[in-house]
Amino acid sequence: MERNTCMILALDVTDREEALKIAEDVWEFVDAIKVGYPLVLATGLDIIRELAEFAPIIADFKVADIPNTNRLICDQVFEAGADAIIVQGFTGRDSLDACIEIASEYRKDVFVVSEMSHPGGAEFLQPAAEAIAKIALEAGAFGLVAPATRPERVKKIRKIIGDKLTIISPGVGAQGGKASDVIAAGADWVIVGRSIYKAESPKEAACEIAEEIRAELCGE
Ligand code: NUP
Repeated sequence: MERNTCMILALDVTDREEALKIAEDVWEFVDAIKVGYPLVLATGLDIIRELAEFAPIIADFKVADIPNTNRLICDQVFEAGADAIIVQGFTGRDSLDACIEIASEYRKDVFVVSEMSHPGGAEFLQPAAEAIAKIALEAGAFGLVAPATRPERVKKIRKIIGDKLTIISPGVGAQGGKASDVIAAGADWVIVGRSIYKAESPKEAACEIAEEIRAELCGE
């Protein structure tokens, strides 16, 4: 995945036409589009190929099963045209290995959730986050998902993984995080959903956040 705008659109709308219209409006401001259960359950898996016309697709299915089931899920997702998949790390090394094995067969990427961005993410996942980051590193994941709502945690995770893994960070805008803060803390990409797709002008909203990130990276 190329790093240009350092922004990923979380496209959690449930209408096919709306999804395609937003993708068409904002593709130049994002490096990837993340699709998850809301859009795929509402419109079907084919939406992945349709959206892939605009940007690389990250499938956010937070895969969290036994190795064999993980393998079957990842196979379907990569066959459908996704460029990367988000999986949970708390299921353990063998489950994670199964995802990474299939991803490498397809030459695709795996992102591992280390800690979630909502308040409840601090309850059970946060105490395990550093151990999850370590197994993701050992297993050969492409990156981690770490919370934009807690930039100090992104900083800590970055220290553990160095520059060997990428970090994508959700929680900007609607959940209270600030794009420039989390980029400064060491995230490679921020993930933004509602602040863009619910804006009166998704294009202007995306442009504004992209500009905020650019200014941070240029030290302006
Ligand atoms: O920890 C996580 N937090 C989170 O918000 C892991 C995620 N994958 N997400 C996803 O990022 C969430 O499911 C949604 O698709 C997106 C954030 O959207 P928004 O809060 O910007 O609307």
